Amino acid sequence: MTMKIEVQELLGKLGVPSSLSGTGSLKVFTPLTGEEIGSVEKGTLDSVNVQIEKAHDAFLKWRVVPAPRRGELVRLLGDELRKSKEDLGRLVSIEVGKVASEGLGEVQEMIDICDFAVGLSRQLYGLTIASERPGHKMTEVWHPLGVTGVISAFNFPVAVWSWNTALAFVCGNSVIWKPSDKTPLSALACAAILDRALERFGDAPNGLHELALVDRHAGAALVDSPKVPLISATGSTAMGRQVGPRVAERFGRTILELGGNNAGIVSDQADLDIALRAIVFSAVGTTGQRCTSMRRLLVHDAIYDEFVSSVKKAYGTVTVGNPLTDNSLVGPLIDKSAYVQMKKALQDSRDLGATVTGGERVLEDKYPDAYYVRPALVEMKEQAGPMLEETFAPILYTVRYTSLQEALLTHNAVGAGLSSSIFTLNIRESEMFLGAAGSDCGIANVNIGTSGAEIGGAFGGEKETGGGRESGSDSWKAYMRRATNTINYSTELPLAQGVSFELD
Ligand code: UN1
Repeated sequence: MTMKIEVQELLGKLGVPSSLSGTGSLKVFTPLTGEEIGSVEKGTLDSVNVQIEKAHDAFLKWRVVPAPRRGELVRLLGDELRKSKEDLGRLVSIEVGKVASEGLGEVQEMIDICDFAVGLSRQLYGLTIASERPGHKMTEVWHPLGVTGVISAFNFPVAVWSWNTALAFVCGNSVIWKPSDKTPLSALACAAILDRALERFGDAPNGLHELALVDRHAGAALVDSPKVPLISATGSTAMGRQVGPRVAERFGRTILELGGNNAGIVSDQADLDIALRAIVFSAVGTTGQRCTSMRRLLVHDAIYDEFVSSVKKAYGTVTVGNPLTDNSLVGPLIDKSAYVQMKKALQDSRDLGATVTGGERVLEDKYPDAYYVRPALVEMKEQAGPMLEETFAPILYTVRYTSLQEALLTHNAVGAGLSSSIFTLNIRESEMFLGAAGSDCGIANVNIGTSGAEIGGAFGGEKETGGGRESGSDSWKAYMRRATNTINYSTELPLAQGVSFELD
């Protein structure tokens, strides 16, 4: 069976009509073999503008539906996702080249956020604040914000949508989603799954969720529209530099989830067995194409040689290949351009005197149109050149350190600030790393890798990562607007700050 037939069958099972996924000008390829697996019709600037109007009308109705009732829609979405987990996970694996358990894990992450959001729908808590005036009450309440524009990347083609959509829905917002143009099929599948939840729900307004399969040019309509008060965008720092200021210019809000250049510090007081396993998963899992992938390793001088040689050995045993047929741990890069960028970063490192192990293209004969690579371990003389940037590929740069102070300086001396780890059994070291003068990232871990965060915590990072927070904790507040209410239930009109303003 060709991949195209399998994908079309999967899409049929997921509820996507073949008229949507088998005809159209945007061709979709699987990175597993490079074969075409479908094609979709692209929207236009005009169609996005119509979608914005529809989503705005839906918002006006949805915002007054009680939040726990809105939560019911998200409960049904979670239920439908449970039923579709196998098929959607496999589709994700085929469309972006993930190993089976990571494709399924991504769908599990969607189910988890739905469960979280259902509970949240009864916990959109405000505050009661002590008023300085007698007979007055002050409160702070949270209201729905408006249409939420979701721009997502290829590497988590469905989970990031669900983080945003589940929260946006319970918060009373409607959603317009512009997925990566590399992953329109899994986007269509999500829309079909959501349609089933909407049908069971019964009376949600039309236009509550709009899928915009458009290119950047048409997608800019979302970025510029005052009817889209919040843009949640996941992708490169370069993309964020364009989107952020444009949205700010119209005083819109953003949740930016941009590049990561995540490091692990391996102390001479670490459990090296745990460190090794965690580091290899974070660095080579998902072929280094998570924003949380580990890209830098700072190793204490006393154990550097021993530890780096054990990482090298582990890298040698990692199986690379088509995860659906070759039972491999590492699948392909998303496309040729990712491969070209990886090659360039490795060459730039060699030019700086680094020693590179791995990194070569493999399986070219079997899959001439797919880009499989061995994960690369790059021993740098110092942190410089490509080590300062995010390259979306399985490259792990290593450097030595002698004191934790020095390691922290190196750790924080890059533009991105998403995720970080320290491996140590020493409580002083771990608390230093987690403290105010420690890691400057939005995520800081001890004795686990940089990737694979749970949905219950706020997810996001600082500096060039963009500052946005998604998913758990109180990230929901970004999807709502806050109002401070002061109520006078007395028979007087005292003014705040003791101001007197007496009419004759
Ligand atoms: C991403 O790569 O954009 O923490 C998201 C992780 C996943 C999410 C990654 N839960 O690795």
